[in-house]
Amino acid sequence: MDENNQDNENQPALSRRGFLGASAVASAAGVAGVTGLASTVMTRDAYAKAADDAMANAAVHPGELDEYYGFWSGGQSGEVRIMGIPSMRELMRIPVFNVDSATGWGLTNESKAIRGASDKFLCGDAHHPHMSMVDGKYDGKYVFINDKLNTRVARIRCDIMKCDKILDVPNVQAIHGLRVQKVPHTKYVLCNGEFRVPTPNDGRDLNDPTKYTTMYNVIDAESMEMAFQIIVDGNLDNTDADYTGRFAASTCYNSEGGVTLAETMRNERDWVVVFDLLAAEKAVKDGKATTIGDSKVPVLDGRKKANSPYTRYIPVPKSPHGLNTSPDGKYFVANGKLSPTVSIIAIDKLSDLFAGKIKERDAVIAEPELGLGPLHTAFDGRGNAYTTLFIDSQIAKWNVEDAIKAYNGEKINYIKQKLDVHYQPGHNHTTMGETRDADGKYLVSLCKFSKDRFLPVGPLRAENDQLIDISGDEMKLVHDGPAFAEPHDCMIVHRSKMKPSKLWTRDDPFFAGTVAMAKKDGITLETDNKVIRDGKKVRVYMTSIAPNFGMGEFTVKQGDEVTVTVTNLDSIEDVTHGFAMTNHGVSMEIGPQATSSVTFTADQPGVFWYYCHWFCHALHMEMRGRMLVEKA
Ligand code: K7E
Ligand code: CUA
Repeated sequence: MDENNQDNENQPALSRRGFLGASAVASAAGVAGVTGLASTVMTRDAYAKAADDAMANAAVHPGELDEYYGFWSGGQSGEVRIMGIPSMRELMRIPVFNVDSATGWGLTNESKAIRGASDKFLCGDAHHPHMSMVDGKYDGKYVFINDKLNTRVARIRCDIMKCDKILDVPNVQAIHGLRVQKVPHTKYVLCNGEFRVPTPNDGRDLNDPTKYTTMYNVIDAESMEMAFQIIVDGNLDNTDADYTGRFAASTCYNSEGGVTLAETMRNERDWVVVFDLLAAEKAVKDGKATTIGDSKVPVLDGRKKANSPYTRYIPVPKSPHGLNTSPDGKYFVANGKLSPTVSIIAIDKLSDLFAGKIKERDAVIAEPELGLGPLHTAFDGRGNAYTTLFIDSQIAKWNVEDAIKAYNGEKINYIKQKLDVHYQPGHNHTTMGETRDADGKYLVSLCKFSKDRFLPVGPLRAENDQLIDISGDEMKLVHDGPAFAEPHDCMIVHRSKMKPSKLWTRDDPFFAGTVAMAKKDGITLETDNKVIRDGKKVRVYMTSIAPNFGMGEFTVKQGDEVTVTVTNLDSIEDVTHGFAMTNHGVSMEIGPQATSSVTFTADQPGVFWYYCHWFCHALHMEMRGRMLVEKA
C-alpha cells in the first residue's frame, strides 16, 4: 500500500519517483514550458483510504462475473485476448495471425481456409482491436484487428470468438491504425497503410523514395473485401472515424517523405489527414478511381498535389501519433508524440474546410500542453480526456472545454490531475469510451515497461496493464496486470452488449467447407465413422462423445495424405474434445457440436496413438485410438 502511495505526486512526501518526475519536468520546461498541476493535496491517510475504497469497488470475488469484456491486442504475439474488467483476469485467447497449439489454429483445415494465401506466415503484429457499431454504439458482432507485419486485417466473430476472415491488403505495406465507421453502422473498416513503397511495389523505383506512396484503406466490413484505397502523402499512423459517418482522420508522420530517421524528423509540423468518406465513395461510383498493377481495387489519388475533394491536410505538431474521437462527436484529438501538446480539431468545421470556406489550421481550435510524449487519449463521457504521457510515465486528465477556453486566452487550469503509471504508457482506453455509451468507470493504461512491479523473470519482462478507477473526481490506480507482448491497444465493452454462443450450431459457416467435403464423400458427420480412400488420399471421419472417439483404430499406408475429421456430438456446455496424433504435429480442438479437420502425411510406418488432449471426462486419459501405418 504505502509503496504505491509513495508514487503519487499528490501527496506531500517526495519519493524517488517524485524527484525523477520533477527533474524531467524542469528540463522539459526549458523546451516547451509546462502547465502546472491542479494542487489537490490529500494527506497520506486520506489517500490510502480512498485507494482502498477504489480497490474494494473494483474487486471481483471468486464466483462473481466481471462487468465488462476487454478485447486486448497481443502485439507481436499475433493474437487477441479477452479480459474480464475490472478483475483484469484473462478469460480467453483468440489466435489470429499466430499458430496455436491448443486450438489447432493454423493447423486445421478450417483455419487454413480462413488464413488463405497468407497461411504461410506463422507470425503477425496485431495492434488495434475495434468492435463493429450501430449508431455509434457497440453491436457485439465483430472485432476487427490489423496485422502490421504482414499487411493484413482480420475479423473475429463475437458469437464464437474465433477469427472468421483474414484479408491481405494489396498495394500497401504494414497496416497500422485501424478503426471502424461508427455511424450509421460499421459499413467500412478503416485502416492506415504505414510504410511508403513504390507503386506498384514490383521492383521498380527501388531507390527513388520520391515515387513511394502509402494509402488509406477502406474495407467492406461484411464481405471483408477491399472497397477502395486513397493515396496520401506522408506515413499514416493512427486513425478514427467521426459520429456522422462522413469523416475519418489519420495522424501522419514523415510529411518530409524521408527514409532515414533524421529526414523524417525535420519538419516541426506534420499532418492530420482528414478523409471525406462519402465524397470518396461517390468518386469511386463515378468512375474516378484507377487500379494499380494486378490489383482490381479502386484507388483514388488523395495526395496534396492532387487537390482532391476527399482529403485535407491539417498541419499539427510534430510526428503526431494517436487519433481519438471524443464520444460527444465534437472533436478529433491528435496526440503530439514529439510535441507536449495535443491538437483538437473541431469536426463541425470540417464541411467548411472541404468547401474551401476556411483554412486548414482554422479547424484546430485548441492545442493544450499536457506533458512529454502524449501518445493516445481516452474519454469518460463527462467532458474529460485522459492522455498517456509516454516520457513522463503519466496519465494526464484534462477537461476538453476548459482546454479550448484556455487556448482562447481565459485563465483556467484545464489539467485536472496527473497520475503516475508504471511505466511508459502507450494506449489507454476507457470503458465504452470510443462509443456514444462512454460511461467513465474505468481506464486501462497499457504500460510498455513493468520494471520493478513484478518478480523478475529474466531479461524479457512482462508489460504492465494498469486499471484505474475514474468514476470519481480523481483517478485511482487499483490494479497492476502483467501482460505478455504487447497489448498496444484494447477496447472495453459492457457485458450487456455481448451474446457469445454456448455451443456451436451444426450449420455454422466456420466449418462449412468440411461439411461440403463430407457430403461429397457420402458421409453423415453426426453418425458415420468411416474411412474413405481416394488414391493416395485417405479421409477418416469419426465422431466423439466423452470419453470415446467413434473409431478406435484405422489403417493407412505409408506416404498417404490423411485427413481426419472429428465431429463432437457432445452438447453439454464446456465439453470440448481434442484430437492429437502423436509424432505427427497434429493438434486440434473440437468444440461441443463442432466439426474440425486436419490433414497430415503418414510418412512413417508403425503404430501411432491418437488421443483427446482437451480434458473432457474422468476417462479423458482413455479417450484414444490407434493409427496403423502399413509399410509402403
Ligand atoms: Cu500507439 Cu500501434 Cu496504436 Cu502501439 S500504436 S502504442
Ligand atoms: Cu475428450 Cu478429453
